[in-house]
Amino acid sequence: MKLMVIGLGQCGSRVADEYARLGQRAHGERGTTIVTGTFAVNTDQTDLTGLSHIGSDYMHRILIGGRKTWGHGVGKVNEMGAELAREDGDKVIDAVRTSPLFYQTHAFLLIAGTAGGTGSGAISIIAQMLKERYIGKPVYSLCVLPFEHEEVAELRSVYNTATCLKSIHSVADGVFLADNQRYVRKDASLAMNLSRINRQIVEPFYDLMCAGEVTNVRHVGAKTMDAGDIMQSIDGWTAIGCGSTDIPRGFRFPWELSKTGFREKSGETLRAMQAMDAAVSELSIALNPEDAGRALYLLAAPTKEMSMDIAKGLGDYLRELAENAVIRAGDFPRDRGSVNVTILFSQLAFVQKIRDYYDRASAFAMTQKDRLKETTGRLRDMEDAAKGLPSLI
Ligand SMILES: Nc1nc2c(ncn2[C@@H]2O[C@H](COP(=O)(O)OP(=O)(O)OP(=O)(O)O)[C@@H](O)[C@H]2O)c(=O)[nH]1
Ligand SMILES: [Mg+2]
Repeated sequence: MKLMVIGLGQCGSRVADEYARLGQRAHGERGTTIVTGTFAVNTDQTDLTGLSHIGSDYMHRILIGGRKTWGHGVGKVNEMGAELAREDGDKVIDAVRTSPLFYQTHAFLLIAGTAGGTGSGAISIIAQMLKERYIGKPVYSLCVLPFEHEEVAELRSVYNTATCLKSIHSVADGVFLADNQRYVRKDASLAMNLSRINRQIVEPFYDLMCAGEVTNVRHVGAKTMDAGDIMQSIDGWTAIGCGSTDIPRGFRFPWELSKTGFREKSGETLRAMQAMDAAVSELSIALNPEDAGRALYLLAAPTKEMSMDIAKGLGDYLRELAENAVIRAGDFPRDRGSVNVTILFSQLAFVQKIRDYYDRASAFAMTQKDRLKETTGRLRDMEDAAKGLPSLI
């Protein structure tokens, strides 16, 4: 699948920068194009200069709201981020339209951190503009949720997150959720953590996007996962993850040679299962697979690690986990390397974390307006909780 990627605000731009790197990697390793363009949009001039892989001209690094903020950002007010995107969004549309690979693009991917002001406010406005202009090209979004310490320190982060999610869910064709807190490593510095987290956020997209785009016959699977399959599998709240298991070296010690063919085969099945387990535990947000209406898995491995048995084993396993989901599957043979499984759960009917944001943000909105009364009972479901929140679009 070929995506055109637009990062909004600091977080969004940095993650988009990682997609630019992923695109270069696909060219180098697999001789194919998976990213048709990457753009960074911000109200903050300094943040735009700090990127590494996105083109450094003004068509790729786009400053919005310059006349109002003088390039100094919006200070976490996402209503302001939305307003500036409304005024200057045409700059983004122009850049996208004149991009050389625009017509090869299967879908857009818009990225933002939900807790800030610029990205959180702008993402749904730009998504809507793209949807209106390019009917038929899906618009997906990737929303990065704040760290726990940010939520505790500032309720505004929670409020921005809730209003951003509510707005983008109503416009975008799919919303990937990535929870910063799930990627935290206690022993790393904050800056190290952020760039590592960004790499981890984009990594699960690599095999998935490459699988349908490679042309070398040795790498075309029995059941190829093409852009159409992926688009069929994405709808509403979505989580993604990947896991891998190493294949033991080719050299064998004498005592290992006695292994029977059967054992060997079960080892292969086990490796694929372990990779799938790892993918589930590495999902970008905590969820219950039973809440998924759609699911997808992709097995990428050397040909000898892929058989009908293994594919069936993985399919059965996923069916047990996500019993209510329509499941799509694909394989992606490669010459060597590990066994990798990518998993996607979509059309999630419930996500605890979002529900919590909506609840807390409604309470925050009420205190803001100085009319916090005794709340009578809990709101019925996620949508009810969201109803009280203003929309940015
Ligand atoms: N994963 C990840 N999260 C980030 C990164 N930079 C910022 N964040 C998170 O994004 C949220 C803040 O959003 P920013 O992107 O900094 O805000 P912005 O869109 O630039 O908006 P303003 O600066 O408020 O105008 C916080 O939850 C941060 O933890 C990054 O490089 N990677
Ligand atoms: Mg910023």
